[in-house]
Amino acid sequence: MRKFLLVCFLLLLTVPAAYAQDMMPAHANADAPVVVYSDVWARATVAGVNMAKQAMGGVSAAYMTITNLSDADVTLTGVAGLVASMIEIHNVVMDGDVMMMQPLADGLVIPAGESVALAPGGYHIMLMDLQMGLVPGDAFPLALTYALADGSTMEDRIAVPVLEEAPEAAPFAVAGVWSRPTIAADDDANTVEPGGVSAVYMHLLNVGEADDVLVGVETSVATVSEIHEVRMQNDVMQMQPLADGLMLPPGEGVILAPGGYHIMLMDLTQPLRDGSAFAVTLTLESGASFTVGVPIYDRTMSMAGM
Ligand SMILES: [Cu+2]
Repeated sequence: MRKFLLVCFLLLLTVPAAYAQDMMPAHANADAPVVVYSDVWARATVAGVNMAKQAMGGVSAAYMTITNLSDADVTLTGVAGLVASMIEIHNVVMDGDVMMMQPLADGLVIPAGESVALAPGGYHIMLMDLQMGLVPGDAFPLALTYALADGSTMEDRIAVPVLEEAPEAAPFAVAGVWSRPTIAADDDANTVEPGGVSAVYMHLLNVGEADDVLVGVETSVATVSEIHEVRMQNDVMQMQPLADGLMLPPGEGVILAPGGYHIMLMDLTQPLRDGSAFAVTLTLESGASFTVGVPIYDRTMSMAGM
């Protein structure tokens, strides 16, 4: 327990500011997300991990709903990742009676304050020449590049959970999801020291109309995953599980960040390799549940470098 607390203490680097009551305008808080994501997924191409290698060269697509919280249009101009050797933003158009896919030459505009759905039969992120079969339960990272109204560009790192079919739409959106790596990108270790820990951070938004409470988290990368909070107790920072879960009021965002709320991963079952990704499934008190892809990288370092 003592060792565990110590490791957790080392994870506490910064204390997040209280989250803005209202998500708009996005510029009210420098760290507030410009775009948020919901119902993110990609279609599996194989049934199990032992078939993944043979499924190289296949095609799939990634889908999601992107919501622009800012007061200016943004344009998704490019998507990159190691999952496929060619990744394009496509639309489906009818040519007479024939459905055709077409790359979007000018990118995909997400109008100010609006959502755009990428879904089967419409906009999608086409993954061609897959470098590995897509196994249900896995997730892979993508880097999305946006052109902002002021002429600057923004890169957003997300991860896409691999599912067998489209998820039920969930009234929750996320942004800035990340988990701290436990090994470097070029470290080929595939076992983990007993008792290894890490944590998952994100902006989590209830975009529905009703109160809900995050009560459970499940992931294949850790034996135990808990929702924690950090508290000062007699000048000592301590973390503890949230006994009643994490309140998610409608229309508001909650920050999970180092020094505050976080999803604690304990007894890791595999190393968390920098640059890769995994999936977590969040369960709500209402009975709703949804799966979020978690890119593994040190976001505090990449923010500092910006
Ligand atoms: Cu913790």
